[in-house]
Amino acid sequence: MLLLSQPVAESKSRAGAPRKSTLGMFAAAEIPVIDLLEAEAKNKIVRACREFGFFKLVNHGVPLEAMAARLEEEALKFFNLPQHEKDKAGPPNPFGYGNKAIGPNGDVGWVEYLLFTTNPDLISPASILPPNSQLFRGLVNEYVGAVKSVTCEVLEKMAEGLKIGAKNVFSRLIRDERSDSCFRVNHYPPQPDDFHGRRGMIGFGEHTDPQVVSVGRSNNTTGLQISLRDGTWVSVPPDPRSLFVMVGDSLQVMTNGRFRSVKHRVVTSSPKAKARVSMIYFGGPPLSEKIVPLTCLMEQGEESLYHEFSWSEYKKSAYKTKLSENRLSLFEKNKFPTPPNPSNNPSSSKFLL
Ligand SMILES: O=C(O)CCC(=O)C(=O)O
Repeated sequence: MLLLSQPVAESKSRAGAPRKSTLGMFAAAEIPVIDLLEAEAKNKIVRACREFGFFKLVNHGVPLEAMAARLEEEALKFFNLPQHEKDKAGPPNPFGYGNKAIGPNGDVGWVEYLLFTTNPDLISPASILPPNSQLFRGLVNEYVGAVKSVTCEVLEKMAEGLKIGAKNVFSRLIRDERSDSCFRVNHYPPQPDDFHGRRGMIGFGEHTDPQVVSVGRSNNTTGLQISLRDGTWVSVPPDPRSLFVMVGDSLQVMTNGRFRSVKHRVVTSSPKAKARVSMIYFGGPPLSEKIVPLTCLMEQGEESLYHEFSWSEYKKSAYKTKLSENRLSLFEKNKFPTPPNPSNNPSSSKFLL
C-alpha cells in the first residue's frame, strides 16, 4: 500500500513561495554538532536549542556500536517475522507493536514500530514478543538506561548554559521514578517496487514531540528531516555513532519560548535504500507535573506565553490532534485567550508519541 505519496522534495517558505528543500547538500553545514566533552558544550547547546531545537551529539559516551547495533539486530529479527506473528504484539494500546497507523486520528506512515514504556512496572510489549523476548527486553533496558543518563547530562548542561542555579531543573523530571518517558523503535521497510520514480514518501509525518526532550539514533540510512525557522526542510545525514537531540513542546514552554520545539519528519526517498531503523528515547515528566515557564528564567515583567497545564492534561489534549497539528497552539495565550478545557478530551492517553 502506498501511503501519502505526495512528493515532498519541495517545501514552502513561510511567505508561501515554493522553495527547493535543502536535501542533504547543506545539511552537514547547517546542523549544529555538539561535542559533550568540550568546555563550551553548555553554551553551544543553548544556542542550538534556541535556533534549531535540534543538534547532533558526539562524544556522548554511549557505546552505540555495541549497544544500539545489538538492539537493532534483535529488533530486525522481530520486524522480519511474518505479519501475523508481529500483530500478536499489537496494537500499541498504549504500548506494543504498530504498523502504518500512527496514533488514533488517521495518521499513517511507511513505518512499523515497537513502543515501550520505560517504567518497568508497566506492561511492555517485550513480555509478549516472540523469540528471545528476554534478550530483547534486556537490550532495551540497557540501551534506555545509557541514553537516559546522557539525556540527563545534556539537560543539566542546558540549565547551566541558561545560567540556572539548580542544574537539575530539567533533568529531575526524567530522573523522577514517576517520569512518563517512553522508547520507540521504528522500522521503515524498503520502498515497494511500484514506488520507483517518485521523489519522496512519508515514513513518519511531520510533528513536534510533546515531551521535554527526545534523543534518537538511526542506522546508516537517510530519512530524518527537520524544519528550520523559515520553514525549509533540511535532511539530517545519518550517523550511527551519534545521537540526535530534539527539544520537545514541554521544554519550549518551560523556557517560555526561548527554546524551540523542532518540527521533524521522516521521508523515504531513495528507491534502492536499505531499511531505516531508528530508536528514540522520549523523556517525559511525571503525569501530575505542571508545565510552566521557569520563574528564574523570566525577565522582569515577562509573562508566560502559555496557559498553565499539567503533563497529563497536555497528553489528553494532544491525543485528539493529528500528527502535523500545532498541539501547543491551543495553549498559547495570544491565540486562545481562555485555556482549553481538558475535561472535554478522552481520558486515555494511549498512542501518544
Ligand atoms: O525515525 C526517526 O528518525 C524519527 C522518528 C520520529 O520522529 C518519532 O518516532 O517520533
